[in-house]
Amino acid sequence: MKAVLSDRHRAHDPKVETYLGVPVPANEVPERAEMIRAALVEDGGFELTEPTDHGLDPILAVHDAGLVRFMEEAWPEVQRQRIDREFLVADTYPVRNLFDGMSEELIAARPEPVAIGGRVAWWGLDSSNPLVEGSYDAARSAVDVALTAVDLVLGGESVAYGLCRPPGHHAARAMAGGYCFFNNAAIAAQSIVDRTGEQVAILDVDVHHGNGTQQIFWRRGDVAYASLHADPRRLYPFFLGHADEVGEGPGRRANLNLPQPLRADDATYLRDLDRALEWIGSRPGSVVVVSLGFDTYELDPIGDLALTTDGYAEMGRRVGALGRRLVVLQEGGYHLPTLGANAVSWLRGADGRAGVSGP
Ligand code: SP5
Ligand code: ZN
Repeated sequence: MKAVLSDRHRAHDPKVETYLGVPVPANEVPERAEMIRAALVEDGGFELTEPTDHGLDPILAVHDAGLVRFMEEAWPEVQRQRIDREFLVADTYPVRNLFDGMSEELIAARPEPVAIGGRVAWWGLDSSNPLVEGSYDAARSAVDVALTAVDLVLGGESVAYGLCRPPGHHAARAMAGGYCFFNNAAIAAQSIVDRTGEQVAILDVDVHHGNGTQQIFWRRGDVAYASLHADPRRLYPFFLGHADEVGEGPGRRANLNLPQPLRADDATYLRDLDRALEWIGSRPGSVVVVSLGFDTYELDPIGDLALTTDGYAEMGRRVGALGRRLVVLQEGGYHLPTLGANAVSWLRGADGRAGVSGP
């Protein structure tokens, strides 16, 4: 299997994030991708390739130009405005109740702040998403990784893996958040639609609901989104991911949320995976984009489900058995010691080579 990755992810190297206002060690760290890379090399069954530059157009096909501008300008502005911090994070957010009673028209005309502390809130969901000097460059490289995996699959590969870092599925049209800046999977899906004219399905198996991907395609019937995730009443992103979110307008019934119970095990999870796969199989299209997270793992420090390494092989096997071409993109997963084994297990399962070692 071809696997796309770039060293440029290392530029995004936050040391801390804040959790309920207190600094804690960062979860989304460069070692994550390095652990997976080492396991792919060690396994021998993966051909590692570098991404090619795809420019800004595919990003602007999905994201607000203001978000992209903010990402470009954020760190230079931190320096220019003499904010003496190792990372940029917001404290005052434009939450919906701030605007209670005001007309939609006047709300929409509120200007973006000029202070960088206001801008990071304007374009951001949460305060546990540290932005550092290299975040923009790394986020651009993750998009290139995803789009290069798309190139491989449209060029004839039945499956390609993009080791994206930073991840993407919490990033919405006009919002970063949840360790995500640009939505790699949404950009990949949009590019497949644009290049093939086909419909596309996105299967999201990260432990968190992919609120960004859901938002981007909420009113779209040509890109379906199916997600299994911890019930948002318990876990980030808290406010979206409920089963009654089915899409609206042309996107009605093109969104499927399957919230999972606390500590859901392989058997429980795989039953709902089958529902998602059946739903995807009933829809047109020949390519599926997978948002792959290993934060569903039983030992993950921020997830609350209980999947196992063998469960990932079976999950990969069932996704592969769909018989569609797969663009598999890395999202979360924070238990460093097992990330590599879990990635190899899932990817070998999807490739029909579960339990087989060597090339
Ligand atoms: C891509 C992805 O997996 N993003 C996850 C974003 C989660 N953001 C909230 C993290 C809060 C971590 N708090 C740790 C507390 C452990 N009890
Ligand atoms: Zn996650």
